[in-house]
Amino acid sequence: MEEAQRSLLLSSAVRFPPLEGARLSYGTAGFRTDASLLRSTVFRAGILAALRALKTRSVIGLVITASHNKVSDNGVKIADPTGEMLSQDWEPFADSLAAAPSPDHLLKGIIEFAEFEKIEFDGRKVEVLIGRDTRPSGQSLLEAAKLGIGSIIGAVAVDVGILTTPQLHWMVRASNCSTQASEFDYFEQLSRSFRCLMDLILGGSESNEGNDKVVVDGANGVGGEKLLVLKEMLNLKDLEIEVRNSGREGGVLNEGVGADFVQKEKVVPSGFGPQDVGIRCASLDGDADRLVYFTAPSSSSKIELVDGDKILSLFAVFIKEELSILNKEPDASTGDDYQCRIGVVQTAYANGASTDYLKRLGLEVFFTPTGVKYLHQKATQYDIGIYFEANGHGTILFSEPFLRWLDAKNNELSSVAKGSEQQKAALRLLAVSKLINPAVGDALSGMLLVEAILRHKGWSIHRWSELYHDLPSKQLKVKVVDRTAVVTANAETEVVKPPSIQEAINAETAKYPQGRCFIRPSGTEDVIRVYAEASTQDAADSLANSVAKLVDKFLGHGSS
Ligand code: NG1
Ligand code: ZN
Repeated sequence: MEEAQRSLLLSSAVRFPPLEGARLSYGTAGFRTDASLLRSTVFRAGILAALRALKTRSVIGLVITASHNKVSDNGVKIADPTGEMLSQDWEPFADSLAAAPSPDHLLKGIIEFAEFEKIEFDGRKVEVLIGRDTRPSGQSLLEAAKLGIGSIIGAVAVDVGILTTPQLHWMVRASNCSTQASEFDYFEQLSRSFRCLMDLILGGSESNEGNDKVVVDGANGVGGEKLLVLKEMLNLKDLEIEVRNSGREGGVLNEGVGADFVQKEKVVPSGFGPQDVGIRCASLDGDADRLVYFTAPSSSSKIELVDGDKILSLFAVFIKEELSILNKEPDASTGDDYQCRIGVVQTAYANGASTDYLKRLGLEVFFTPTGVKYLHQKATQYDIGIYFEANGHGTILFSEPFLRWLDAKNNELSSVAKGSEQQKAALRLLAVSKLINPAVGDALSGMLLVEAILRHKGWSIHRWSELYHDLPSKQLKVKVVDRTAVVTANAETEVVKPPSIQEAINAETAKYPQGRCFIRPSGTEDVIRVYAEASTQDAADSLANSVAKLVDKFLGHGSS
C-alpha cells in the first residue's frame, strides 16, 4: 500500500475513534445498535464497502437502516455485486475492522486483509451506492460512511438518498448488470410486470369475492412513502391500495406499527380498528423488506395473521399450478422437457403446520439458520427457490437456465399455440420473475405478487388463510450475561453448548402435545430468543415461559 493511501486512512480514522466497550458484531443483518454509538462503525463499514468494490471490481451497496427496530437505533450493512448480502467469508473482517482499537490497528488490519485477499490499491474508480431509511440519525451516519468510502483512493460514494432496503439491493444488482438502475427504473419494472401479470390474469379470472381493496400499514417508515409513489405509477382501476402510517401523519417509526409488531403481538397496528373488519390489510416493516397480511378482529383483540409462511405457501401453490399447466401437454414441438427443481426454504421459526402443508403439496422443504443470507444461498440451488422467514422476509429466485428455457418455450408456444393456457402460464411465470426482487425479500414487489395471485385465484384473504391452520406459538426473549455462550446445531433446533440445557428443554417440551421448542442467540439484539409451539395457545405460552426460566437459570444473571 502506497504512502498516500496509508496517510489518508490514518488521517480520516482519527476523526472516528471507536467507543470503548461498544463491541459490535456483523450479526444476522449487519451492525445494529443505538444510533449514537454507530459513527465509528459506519465509517469503518464505508472502508469495508470500498475494499469490497475494489476486490470485486463492481458496484457495491451500503444501507443505513435498523429495519424493524426502534427509531433511536440504526445500523449498517453491505450489499454484494449481485445485490445479495455481503459474502459471509468477509464477516470476520467486518468484525475486526469494527473492533480495531486505534487508527494504527485499523490500518494494520486493512493491510493484512488486503494482502490475504489480494486487493490491489491501484486507484481505479469503483462505486459504492449508499441508501438509508427515514431515521433522523441517517444523515449524519451517511456522512461517516462517505468519509470511510472516500478514504480508499479511487472509491466514490454515490448517495442514492432515502430508499427501502430492497430498492438499494435491486439498484446494486441492476448497476452491475448494466441495466437501467435508477429508482425510477425500479418502479417502472415493478409496475410494468405487475400490469402484465394482471392482464394475463384478468382475462380468465373469477371475481375476487368483491374484495378489491388492500389497506397497508407503512410502519411510519420509508415503505409507506415509496408505496404512495408506486401507487401513482400503477394507476390501478381494479385494485384500491390505501396507505396508512406512511410517516406523513406524524407517527413514530415502528412504534405500535409495522410488520414486526403485527407478527409478534398479533394485534392491529395503530390506525387500524373495527372499521377495517373484513378488509384485507397488510403491514410492512421499517425498511420495507418484510411483509405480513392480517384481518382486523370484530370482537377479540387478536388479529387473523397471514404471515411469511402463508405468503410462501401461496407463492408455492401458484408456481406449482403454473408449472403443471405448462407441462400438461407433452411438448411434441420441441421434445425438450425441462426437469424444473422447485425447493422451499424455511427456518425453525416456520410454523410446523406450514411445513406439513408444503410437504403435502409434494415440495422439497429445506431448513437453514435464521437470517436471509442463509435462506437466500440455499434457494439459489434450485431452478425455482422460494424462501420466507415467518416474519415476512422472503422472495422467489429463478435460475438462469430455467429462465432461458422458459423464454424459449414461450417463443415456441407463441408460434404453435398462441393465446393457449399453456402459453399464458409461461407468460405468467416470466412476469413473476420480473416482478419479484431477485436480490432480497421486498415487501412492495411481494405485495403486488400476493395481490395478483389472490385475484387470479379469486380468493379472499380468509380463503388464503384457510390453506392450513397455524399451530399456536409463542416467542419470548431473555436477557442473559453472554448470549454467545449458546451454540446451536441442526438449523438452530438444538443447543450444543452449554451442556445439558437441551436435555432440560426436551424434558419440558415432551410434556406438551404437539410441543416444539428451541432457543437461539439473536444476531441483532443482545438476547436469547425462545420459540414454542403446542396444540393450544395456553400450552405454547406455558412451554415458552418454562423454557425462558430454564434459559435464565442456565445463563441469566443469577446463574454465575
Ligand atoms: P435475530 O435477532 O437474529 O433473531 C431478526 C429476525 C431475523 C431477521 C433479522 C434481520 C426473528 C426471530 N429474527 O434476527 O429473522 O429478520 O432480525 O432483520 O424474526
Ligand atoms: Zn427490515
